[in-house]
Amino acid sequence: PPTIHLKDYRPPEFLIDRVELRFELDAEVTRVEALLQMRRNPAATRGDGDLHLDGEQLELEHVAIDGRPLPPAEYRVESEALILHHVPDRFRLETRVRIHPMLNTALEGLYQSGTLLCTQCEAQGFRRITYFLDRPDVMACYTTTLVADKGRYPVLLANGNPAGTEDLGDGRHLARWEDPFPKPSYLFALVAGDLHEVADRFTTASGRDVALRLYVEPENHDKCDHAMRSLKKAMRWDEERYGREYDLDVYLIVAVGHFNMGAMENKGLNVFNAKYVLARPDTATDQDFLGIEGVIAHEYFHNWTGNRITCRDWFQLSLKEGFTVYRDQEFSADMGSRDVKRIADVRTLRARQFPEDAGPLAHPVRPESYIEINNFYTATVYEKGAELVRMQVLLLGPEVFRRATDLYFTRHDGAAVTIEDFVRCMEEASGRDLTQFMRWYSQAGTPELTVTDDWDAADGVYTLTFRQQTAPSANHPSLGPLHIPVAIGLLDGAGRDLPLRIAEDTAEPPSGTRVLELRREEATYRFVGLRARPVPSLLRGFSAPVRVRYDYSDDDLMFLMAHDSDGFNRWDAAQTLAQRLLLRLVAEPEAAVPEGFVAAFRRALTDHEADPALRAEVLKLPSEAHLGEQMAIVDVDGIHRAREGLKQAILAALRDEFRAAYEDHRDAGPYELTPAAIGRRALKNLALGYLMQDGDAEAVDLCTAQFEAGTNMTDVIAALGLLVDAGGAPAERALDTFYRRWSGDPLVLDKWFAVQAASKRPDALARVEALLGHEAFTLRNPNRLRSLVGVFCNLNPVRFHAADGAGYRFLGDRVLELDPLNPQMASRLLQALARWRCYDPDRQARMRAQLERILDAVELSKDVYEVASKTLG
Ligand code: BAL
Ligand code: ZN
Repeated sequence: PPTIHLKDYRPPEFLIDRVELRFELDAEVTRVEALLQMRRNPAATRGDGDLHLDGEQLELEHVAIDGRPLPPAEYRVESEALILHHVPDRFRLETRVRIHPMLNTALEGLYQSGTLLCTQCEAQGFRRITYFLDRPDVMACYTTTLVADKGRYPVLLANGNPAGTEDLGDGRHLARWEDPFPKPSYLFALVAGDLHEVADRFTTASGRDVALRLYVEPENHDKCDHAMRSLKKAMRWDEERYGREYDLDVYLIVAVGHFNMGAMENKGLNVFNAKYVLARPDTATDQDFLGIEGVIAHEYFHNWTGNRITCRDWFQLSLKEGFTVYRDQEFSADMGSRDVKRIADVRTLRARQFPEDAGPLAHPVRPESYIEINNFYTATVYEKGAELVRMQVLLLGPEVFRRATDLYFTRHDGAAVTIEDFVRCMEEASGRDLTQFMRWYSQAGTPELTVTDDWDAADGVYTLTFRQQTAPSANHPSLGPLHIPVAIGLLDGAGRDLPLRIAEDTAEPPSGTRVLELRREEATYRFVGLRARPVPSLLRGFSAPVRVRYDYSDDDLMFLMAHDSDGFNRWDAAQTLAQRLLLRLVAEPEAAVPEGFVAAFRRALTDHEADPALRAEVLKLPSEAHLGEQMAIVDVDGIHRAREGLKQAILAALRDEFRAAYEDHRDAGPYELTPAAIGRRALKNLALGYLMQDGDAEAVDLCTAQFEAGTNMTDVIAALGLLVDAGGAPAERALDTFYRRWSGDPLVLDKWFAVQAASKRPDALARVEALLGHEAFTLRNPNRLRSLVGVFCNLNPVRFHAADGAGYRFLGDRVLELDPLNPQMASRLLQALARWRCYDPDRQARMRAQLERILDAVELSKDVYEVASKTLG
């Protein structure tokens, strides 16, 4: 398959001013008529005179130009295109095609989910609906007419504002929708089905009334409150923080059960994975509730960052995704606890993006080439992209950043633009030169920042030297030093922040946090006027997506854990301390757990002044996957043993404290979704996790009681997971009870599959394989697939990486089975092998064998081909 390159970008030869679509909807055969007002693009160079329209899996029934049906000599149908010969400079194109939603298992284009019909067009699904210039820089105004059976599809939705309905008298009805805002085809959407409507309203800052509607399958009518509340909060927040108002008369969200991604920001008609809409305290965990708030906000924020201003081409994906992730992160931080949110986001970045950036699928935030764009909806484009925006906010300061985004929204409204256009607005509003900063968008790999220091007691001068390096790789040479904002503090012996006076300062220095701007490979800063050697607090708030190397003593880390005024760095010090000890225990299984470590954990656990949510974060040991990333050759079993052993040692020393923490943090009254209540549950369930570590009978009783009390899903699923890890009759009973209670609720049932797939029991794979045959399992539902196969391959490293290679064979089988059905999901799943080179030779060989087996398959999707071939390298 061909590789698409950024450097080959050319403006489209034709533009489309108006699109009129008419759908005769039916699950088996849908007819799509398209009327396109087209004209030659004055800004493009003339090609061979032919017009190439994208189209896949379409059955062409009719094609006409300006009302004249085309004879076969004037066009050609290819497997992925309709080519019209010698078209005029301005014309009206009519096409009619047939498509088959029920046979669409890839879930791209128009497909069936349950009894609903819905669409997913990003990135290139629209070409599975009609022939089109399916690229984001072709923006048009759409009118959509939907015709369908009234009984089966009483609700008919599309983008824009409603523009009338009609009963056709033959059992069918019709609905018309008009979207006045020009949009690229990837934002097109329609939904048809028997849906329950939840209605609300929102009055915008300028007084416009917007109808808000959530559509769900009827049985989910009572799980919509949280999503609706989140939407209204997001709408208000975007007005207050960015001055952005909503622009249509209606805002619609539909929850569907089959969805490849989390959700989709189609103009005025978001289609959501039901997982990010439906929640009741008894069905959804605290993390689910937070996820819904974040994703609802994310898709809403896209209305300005993505829809009104979109991407010129798919290489610019991070223009909308990085910025929108940054916006949703800040929204969630404002709604809940800022430090907890930052910790969660950095955990995700380190767990998903750092490994990606260090492996064979590494790519810059703005990739230079791709085979299948669906493979580039990555942690790098999304999460690292968000960090690049965050750094620019830090460099500009919040007020100047706001001026810069105002400029961006004014200047580029209605256009398809590039990352340069965004950064230019940052430069113009601030007067700063961000030329060097732009390298962040083109440089793959995680920079390493090595920090050394020196203390001159005689002069009271403390010197910090930073050396930056980004390891070059074959595909990604080093582009030279990056512009890195490093927020630091210096602590005195009592743990207070010191003034950060640099010798050259002319103005009063900040006390607290100071942002240093590194621009060269090496930079030295001399802090003067100090009485004693300070302890440095480096990269506060994780001010740049880098790895910091500084030789802290254990005592320094414990000191920072206890005193750093930066909440993020208190947590990070604890993580570093635990990571260091765990890696020592991997290398020396007999090494003792230092008293100081246990004492630091005791202090964190019993510090009643501190936020329970942060205490829970501090006491959570680094994951096995994260520890593996720190080793040249991952010691799968050694890491598991060390981590389990350390938990055991901590429990032995702190059993009473964990019991007390458990009792002290039980919910006193009914379930509440406040940051404080979420934090209490997190600490309580963390304590329960430690108490269950040695299978102590009393703990099993406590856990069973929590499971049976069943007050909320957070507590129920935490208890169930721990029981399943402990195994035996209590686990089987609980699994059975849970299944009987929840077998009718797909999202809850996903959790039942997931706890078994994540189990640390040695028979986890056997159980997962048996569950493939369970009546409720299907590869065709992405959530179900992720909950069983995805969880096992990505979140159960010790069982997935079993030395006999059975986990790898299991993965290979699933990828080959899935690829013909849903290439996007198959290629996602395959990425669990991306880090194969980091394992011992035996495991490497077994992983490589699966990759080769997959590449040998006769018919492979572009998606899987790209990942498999790049992974093998
Ligand atoms: N645009 C794809 C889904 C999302 O990032 O919102
Ligand atoms: Zn997005």
